[in-house]
Amino acid sequence: MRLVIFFLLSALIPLVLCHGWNSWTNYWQSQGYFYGSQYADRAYSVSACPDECDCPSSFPVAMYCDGRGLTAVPPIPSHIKYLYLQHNAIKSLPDSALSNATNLVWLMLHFNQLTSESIGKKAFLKLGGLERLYLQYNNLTSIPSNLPLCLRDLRMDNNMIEKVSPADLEGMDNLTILYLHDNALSEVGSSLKGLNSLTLLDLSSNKLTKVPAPLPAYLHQLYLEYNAIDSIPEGFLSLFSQLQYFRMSHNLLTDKGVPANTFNVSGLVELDLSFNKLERIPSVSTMLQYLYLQANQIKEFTVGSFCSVVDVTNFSRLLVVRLDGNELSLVDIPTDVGHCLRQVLDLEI
Ligand SMILES: *[C@@H]1O[C@H](CO)[C@@H](O)[C@H](O)[C@H]1NC(C)=O
Ligand SMILES: *[C@@H]1O[C@H](CO)[C@@H](O)[C@H](O)[C@H]1NC(C)=O
Ligand SMILES: *[C@@H]1O[C@H](CO)[C@@H](O)[C@H](O)[C@H]1NC(C)=O
Ligand SMILES: *[C@@H]1O[C@H](CO)[C@@H](O)[C@H](O)[C@H]1NC(C)=O
Ligand SMILES: CC(=O)N[C@H]1CO[C@H](CO)[C@@H](O)[C@@H]1O
Repeated sequence: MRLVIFFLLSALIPLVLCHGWNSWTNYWQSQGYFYGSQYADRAYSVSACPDECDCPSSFPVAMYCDGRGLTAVPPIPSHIKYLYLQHNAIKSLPDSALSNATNLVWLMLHFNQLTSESIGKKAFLKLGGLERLYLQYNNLTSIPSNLPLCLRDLRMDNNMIEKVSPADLEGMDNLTILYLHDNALSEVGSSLKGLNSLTLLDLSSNKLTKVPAPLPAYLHQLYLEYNAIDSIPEGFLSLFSQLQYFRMSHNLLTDKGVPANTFNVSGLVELDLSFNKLERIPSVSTMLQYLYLQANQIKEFTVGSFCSVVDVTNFSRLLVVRLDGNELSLVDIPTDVGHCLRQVLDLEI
């Protein structure tokens, strides 16, 4: 039986590489290998589960080794697709550690003690079908070499990464989520530009002093809060035709650093500019729904920032406007503000 299963697995391997999210799971389910079928045990017996881990017979392609005080990666049977190694004390990932694990789709390594030096240059080289890699809360100072190009979701936040080089993420055509927040980046150069599938980029809580550019064109969410950015280049947000959420709270933005109409872009749903040094309410699109401007130095309530024309047919779609923690009081609000801010549910001054 071992031979038969091995044959089945090796015949399938080419299908696994860079395939759709769940093609492998679907295959096993359609073949009756899951959930109590007599075949589940046979697939599971391809190789033994290490003592320190759990490999549920109901889900034989997953191996759970999380939260067990491990200091090294246990041997991984080659049929495993979902590997949970988070919340351990793993200190190194030598080239050989994952060399058998060629079918991995998810690799969870967050909350360990990996350093950049302790990860082998070829540690990830055999993982040709890996789609999710979680490395957050480790001790990385740079991005590991030779990451699989199939990645869709790469999380490396809460490390001490100082630099992203162009080669680190090059060719990751399917990467949609990239978490790099809570690191020590002072710039990213042009290293992210080619990530054409990227929709969510989180660079908050770093050491950026300028808006990073160039960035991928199809971002939906761009998070830059908790940096030290004092200005935004003219036309910056117009570069992203799909951008819906832009967060830049806790930076050093001033009126001078923000050209007129910077934020007046039509697709935006949420704009967070709280905890900056703005003195005026910037012009925003009438389509914006959530605007956070608390804890700035705004002295004047300018209806024209929301509606350039105020009449019965032209109005703002804003639902939430926060202006508390500024130099405004209720008397500063014009009495006819309701013509423009017709849909507001929450206006905080
Ligand atoms: C990889 O598989 C080979 C053959 O099954 C085995 O001898 C070796 O110990 C495995 N290595 C690891 C790191 O799991
Ligand atoms: C990782 O960082 C933590 C917190 O900064 C530290 O306590 C630990 O010793 C570091 N581990 C390694 C292996 O460098
Ligand atoms: C991206 O995904 C497509 C479709 O799933 C696949 O054909 C392609 O090989 C993947 N690209 C990379 C670089 O993995
Ligand atoms: C926003 O831009 C549009 C044109 O794209 C313009 O008609 C409108 O007046 C601007 N809004 C504000 C508040 O300046
Ligand atoms: C600035 C703006 O949106 N103006 C519009 C106000 O409403 C009239 C009538 O619907 C439009 O013609 C204007 O373009």
